Amino acid sequence: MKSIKPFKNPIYITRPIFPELDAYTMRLKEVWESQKLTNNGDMHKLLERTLRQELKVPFLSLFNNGTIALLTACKTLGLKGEVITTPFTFPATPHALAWNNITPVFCDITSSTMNIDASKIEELITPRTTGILAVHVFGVPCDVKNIQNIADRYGLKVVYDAAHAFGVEIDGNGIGNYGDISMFSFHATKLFHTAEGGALTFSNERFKEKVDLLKNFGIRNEEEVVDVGINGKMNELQAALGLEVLSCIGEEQNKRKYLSDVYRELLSGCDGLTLPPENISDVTMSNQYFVVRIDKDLFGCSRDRVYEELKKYNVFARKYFYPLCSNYACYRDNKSSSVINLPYANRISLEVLSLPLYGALTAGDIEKICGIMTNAKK
Ligand code: T4K
Repeated sequence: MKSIKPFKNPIYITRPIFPELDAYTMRLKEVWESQKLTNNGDMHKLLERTLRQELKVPFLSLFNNGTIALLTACKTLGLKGEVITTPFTFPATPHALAWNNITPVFCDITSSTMNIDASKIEELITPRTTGILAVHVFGVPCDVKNIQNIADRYGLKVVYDAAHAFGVEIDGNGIGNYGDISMFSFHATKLFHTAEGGALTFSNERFKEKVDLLKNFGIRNEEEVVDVGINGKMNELQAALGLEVLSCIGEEQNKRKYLSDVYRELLSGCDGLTLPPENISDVTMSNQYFVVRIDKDLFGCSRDRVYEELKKYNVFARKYFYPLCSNYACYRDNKSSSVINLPYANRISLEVLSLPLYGALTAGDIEKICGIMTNAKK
């Protein structure tokens, strides 16, 4: 066995983009001069305009985080009763439904994309179903055509959780144009971030009005509060950071693409390892994550063993998404949560491992991480 020394400093799953501090300070100087810290200031307006172009969407509304944005999307569309969703996601997805008193109905995922399996949605529709909340997991687009087709036939609304899908396009069309509303997360761990933050995108102008109202407590003007709103506003410090982070994204994506290729070269052909899809026809990927699946029997040891082994070497990979949402205490008694209904999701959540991927890593780091992984089975 090749002897490998632990990394001196911890290697995390990701590192946020930190733009030049001087450039950010210049932006802050403008904020200070404006005397406006939040409530639709100039930075907010500029970031909204810029992101609309970047994401190729006609309408966009910024938020203080992706979860509040998702809550607001459900409320905007009047979702109630039951909404069909995926269990293979971050807790924010089903929680956004539950916080709106909606029952999440879990649908299995496909093995190839790890996204909701459109062919299994229809059998879950009941008279109480009002919508579908699908997630473009790790930036791989859902089967948007078939999902829309089902929604149209049954009169359902479609919300996409596009938290991982910044910059993803299908046939040159921004991913935020699909469904009724899409949610992007701008959390620090995302490729594009505003420390905490998020956005909703939509093609229907009416939604822009309603969303902006709901994210500001439902206040129409000083004399009128017309709906049960929430505080979902992004502030000027976040928006200023976002404007600077945007200028770093291209370079970061190129580096991540290069490092992903290094992973691919070193891990391809390794029995029992499934690598993320490389080229999906007509899809522009964001190169944000590198997530593998480890088949215990074929690879020679379990995902958990690889995860623990990496930790010994100061490498902190993550089991996104384990545990499965349908197995959380708050959802496991739902009828749709039974393991029999969700065979792929249950299996994949035991196999999946998100590997470190960020621009500051080197090809040598990746080589070492792959070496630790392959040594783990010996
Ligand atoms: N829907 C989906 C599908 C999502 O994945 C998410 C969030 C949401 C909805 C909700 O959107 P937000 O409301 O968050 O906008 C992280 C993120 O906190 C979370 O935003 C993200 N998904 C999820 C996939 O990952 P944790 O609990 O794993 O993060 P944490 O703090 O353990 O960070 C991971 C590693 O990143 C750390 O070990 C070190 C590094 N890191 C992290 C932060 C925050 C840094 O180096 N610097 C930092 O500032 O959830």
